[in-house]
Amino acid sequence: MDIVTRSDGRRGVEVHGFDPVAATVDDLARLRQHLYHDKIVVLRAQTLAPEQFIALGREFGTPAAYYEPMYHHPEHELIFVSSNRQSEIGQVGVPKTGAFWHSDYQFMPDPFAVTLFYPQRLPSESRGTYFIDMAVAYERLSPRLRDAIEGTYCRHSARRYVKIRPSDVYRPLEDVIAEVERKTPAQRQPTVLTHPVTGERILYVAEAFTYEIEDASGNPLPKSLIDELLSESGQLDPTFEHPNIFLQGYEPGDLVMWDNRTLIHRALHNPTGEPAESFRVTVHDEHPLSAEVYA
Ligand code: 7UC
Ligand code: FE
Repeated sequence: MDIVTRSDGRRGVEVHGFDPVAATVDDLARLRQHLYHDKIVVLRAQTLAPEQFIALGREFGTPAAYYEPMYHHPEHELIFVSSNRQSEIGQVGVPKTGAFWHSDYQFMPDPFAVTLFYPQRLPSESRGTYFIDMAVAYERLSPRLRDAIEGTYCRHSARRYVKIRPSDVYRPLEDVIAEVERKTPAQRQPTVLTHPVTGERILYVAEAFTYEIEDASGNPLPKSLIDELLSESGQLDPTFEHPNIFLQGYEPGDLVMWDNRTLIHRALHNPTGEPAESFRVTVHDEHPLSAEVYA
């Protein structure tokens, strides 16, 4: 197994010759280390069966099935399927997921530590994932804005991006919305996390889910503060040229893993509707989202 630090402005490390059957305890410990410290680990030339993909996820934490079953792989509920493919059994997974700045499960009480993403079928072009490192974004905030958010909290909700399910057809919209609020009540988290492994401070704000900011005593602060954070961190740039944004492209066989506390991401889908499918496994590690006290 060869771990190469990427150059020419690309983030993370690239791993050549990773074989899950031959990997040693030490190899896996090194990958975990890189995941937290370099944020992105790309395993090249993988040919994993679904069971092997899930087993790989277990090396980084405890996999959890997505709360909405319509995303599940028909035989493996721990695999989340993003696909525009109609198979003999109908639609599998959900098309065009995640095309907005977010962190996976940011709207849940216990967001995922690590996401493993494994494209199964790639369109000929324009398929990738945009990323922003929110520890870097925090460091680059203007001092005024950094001061303004010290000790504050944000609220996150999935409501804007919950997808209508086939079983919702003919239901009153109001009932569907009430169900979303009941199943995924908004969550409050510190605006700035402290990474439990690296100790880095992370701006925990994403365009898709963050809708409110309040001071330490729970008094609401102006919404314009969220807009400023989104803007300075690069999330409102329609050209994706903001210096905080980087694009991870995919070659067939790539399996990409990332630190879901530090990085936010946004899917880039090919607009032509060419067949595309990807599998994802998400895991919880043994740490809280944010270290309460970092010594
Ligand atoms: O359909 C989607 O884009 C799924 C999204 C709302 N949630 C992904 C996640 O894990 O938070
Ligand atoms: Fe996502």
